[in-house]
Amino acid sequence: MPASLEQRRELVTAIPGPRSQELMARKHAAVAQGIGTTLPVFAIEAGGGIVKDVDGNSFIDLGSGIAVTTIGNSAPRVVDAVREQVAAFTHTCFMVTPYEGYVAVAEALNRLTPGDHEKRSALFNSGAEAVENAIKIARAHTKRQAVVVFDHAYHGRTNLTMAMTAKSMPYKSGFGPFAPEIYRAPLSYPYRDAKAMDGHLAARRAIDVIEKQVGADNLAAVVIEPIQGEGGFIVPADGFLAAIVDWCTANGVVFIADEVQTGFARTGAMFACDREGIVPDVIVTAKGIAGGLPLSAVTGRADIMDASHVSGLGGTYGGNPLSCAAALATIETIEAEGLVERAQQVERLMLDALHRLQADDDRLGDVRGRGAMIAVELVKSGTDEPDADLAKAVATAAHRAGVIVLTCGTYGNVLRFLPPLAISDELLTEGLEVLTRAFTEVQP
Ligand code: PLZ
Repeated sequence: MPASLEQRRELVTAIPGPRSQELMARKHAAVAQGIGTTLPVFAIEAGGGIVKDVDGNSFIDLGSGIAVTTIGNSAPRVVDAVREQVAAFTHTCFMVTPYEGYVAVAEALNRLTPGDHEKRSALFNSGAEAVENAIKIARAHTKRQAVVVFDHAYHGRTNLTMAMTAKSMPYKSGFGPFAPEIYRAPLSYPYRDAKAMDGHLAARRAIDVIEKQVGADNLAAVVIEPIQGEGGFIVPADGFLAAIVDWCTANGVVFIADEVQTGFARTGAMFACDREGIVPDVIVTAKGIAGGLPLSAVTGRADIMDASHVSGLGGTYGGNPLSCAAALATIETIEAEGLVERAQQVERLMLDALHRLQADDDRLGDVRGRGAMIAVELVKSGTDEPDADLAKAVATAAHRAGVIVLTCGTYGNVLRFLPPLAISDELLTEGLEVLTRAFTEVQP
């Protein structure tokens, strides 16, 4: 991280400060309004557990740029590797004259992702682009067209992935028509399902919909986030994912795990599938893979991945050399610094603090998540009615007090915490204390 960056929350102006306000005025005049803003401050430096803004305010980072800088911003190994690569060559296009970095990333993905079967990987730029390619591959392999996704799913903002994403506002509204042959099945959502709905029953409910409304013979792939991200950090009931995997295997359907948000140590395992004990046919990764540089990947069983004809997959920038150098340095950092274990410590610390908060405040309807991917679902006191206004008010109060937190969820009522694993216990604890005070401040 930048050596000058003190690991301390400090506010030296009101939020946003004057310099950020100036830049925001320029943003409004120059940037399309469709590109929204969570915190109205402009970053100038970031590392460890801190994001510093242009007015000199230092925020505790409980967002990691939406689960990307898992190993920390400007992590030392990433900075060194990218510096070396940028001086050697910036781009040749892997499809024109290949380079070792891309192959090394594919080898690392094939080694690290769940299952010890023979695998192949292909690299792309964004999560959405990788999801799209996973579907191209599944369709080429099965010679079928239909794709099943789940309630509350988020898979991206391109045309195909908008069709796969569940939530209309802000992701889809007005942007149709959407790609055809996408079908939605019910998810396991323990907090909102009936008590009797265990993982097996929830899987049966989903499979019934799939069999009746799509039919296995038409179905290329089932795509699911093992823990839903934008949909509200929903951890399905035990046994749900395994039953869906088994059904896919029995029916020749490609099971695709979208681990764009959950991958790379985020959930206290290298991949969320590992903690579920499931082996996906294909796994999609992005975000945390390259320490902040744009990179995504599709990794899967060799026979599935090789179903596409030669030159059927690709793109100008996919697996560009800088991102590959960053990814190799990121993977080395995770392994050398024991960041999977660190994510488990972060889980204990956050769950402890949030359960304590929940014990005194019944507006915290559900505390859930794994590793450094933890959330609270907020409800109106004494009910299970979603309270999006409360989530917004608490998030805004936390922002004003110097803590970056994000919201999510179909109902907009989930506060989510995605700290970088480079954060200290002290900063993490302080961030949660600020949050606790924000709950006290925001009363009906
Ligand atoms: N799959 C599971 O979480 C991206 C979206 C931010 P891209 N989530 C953050 C926003 O509002 O645009 C995501 C995800 C899962 C796919 C994606 C898409 O990844 O890199 O944003 O395309």
